[in-house]
Amino acid sequence: MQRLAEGILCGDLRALARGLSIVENRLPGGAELLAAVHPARRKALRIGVTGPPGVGKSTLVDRLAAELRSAGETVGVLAVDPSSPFTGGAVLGDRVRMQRHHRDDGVFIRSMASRGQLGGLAPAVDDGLALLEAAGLRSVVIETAGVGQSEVDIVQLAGTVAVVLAPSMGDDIQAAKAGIMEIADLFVLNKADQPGADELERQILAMISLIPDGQPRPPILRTCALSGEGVVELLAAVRSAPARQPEALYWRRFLQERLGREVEDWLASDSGIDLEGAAEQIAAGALNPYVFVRETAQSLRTRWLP
Ligand SMILES: Nc1nc2c(ncn2[C@@H]2O[C@H](COP(=O)(O)OP(=O)(O)O)[C@@H](O)[C@H]2O)c(=O)[nH]1
Ligand SMILES: [Mg+2]
Repeated sequence: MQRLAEGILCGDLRALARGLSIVENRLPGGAELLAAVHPARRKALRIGVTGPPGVGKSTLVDRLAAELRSAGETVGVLAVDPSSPFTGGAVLGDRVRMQRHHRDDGVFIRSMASRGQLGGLAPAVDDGLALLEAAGLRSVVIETAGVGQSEVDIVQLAGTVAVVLAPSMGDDIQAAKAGIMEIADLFVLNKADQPGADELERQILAMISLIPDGQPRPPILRTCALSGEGVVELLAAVRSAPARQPEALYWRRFLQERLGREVEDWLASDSGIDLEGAAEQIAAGALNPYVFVRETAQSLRTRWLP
């Protein structure tokens, strides 16, 4: 694990790929690896790209990566696709389309399945980002298919969130609306080459007009990811967007979530609390579940007090 950590810190992309497999699949040694590389981590320019399926996110991410590369930066791409019984997880098409950068050492591309939580970002994406930053990549683009929770989760990770929409989405904009207003630092009106772009811009402006006074109003950028038009301007807007979230707030959430997971594992394994036994007694009517929870929690608290 130490050797792998050293490889990652040297920017060895093969070591990085192995490290990602370890953290993504929660293989043994992952926590050790993350702890070893953390001190060397430098924060990258983090760009979140989200939006409904089919609006051109992957095409745009590919363009962004190329643009960042030609600006001399090293780029990591994490594409998170909701695992579904139909696709079997990560969508292969994304990998194929991004192969343009395949032989370039300054670009690292990885598809991750958001297995587990329905539609949510894989918890492993945090850890993946940590490895990419430890490897010294200066910018990281995170693509998530915009379904529910993943859109909200991306905010916790990305410095700047671009919400991508496209003309002729039909009712999709209605469905997308719910979650996206709070998270968009900027709107990308992609497929601007297609009819309906003006109408979509009106709809986005109508949404933006609902933002209360005093809160920042996200700009709208028109792009054509196919031709690359507007991508330079998009990148400039990303760079000048204000930082979204204080670092400490991220770590506060991180700690609560990770420690919560540890406590849960401990509860289910070696806490010494007989959950099965208690459950059977409750089912048999011999134990009051509410009393059991209250008393067990109380005894845990006193056990933990100094
Ligand atoms: N006309 C047009 N088509 C685009 C544009 N950007 C992407 N597409 C096409 O839209 C389809 C979906 O793109 P993709 O990047 O996979 O969308 P994603 O599901 O949001 O990642 C593909 O066939 C792209 O070639 C664009 O700017 N204009
Ligand atoms: Mg995609």
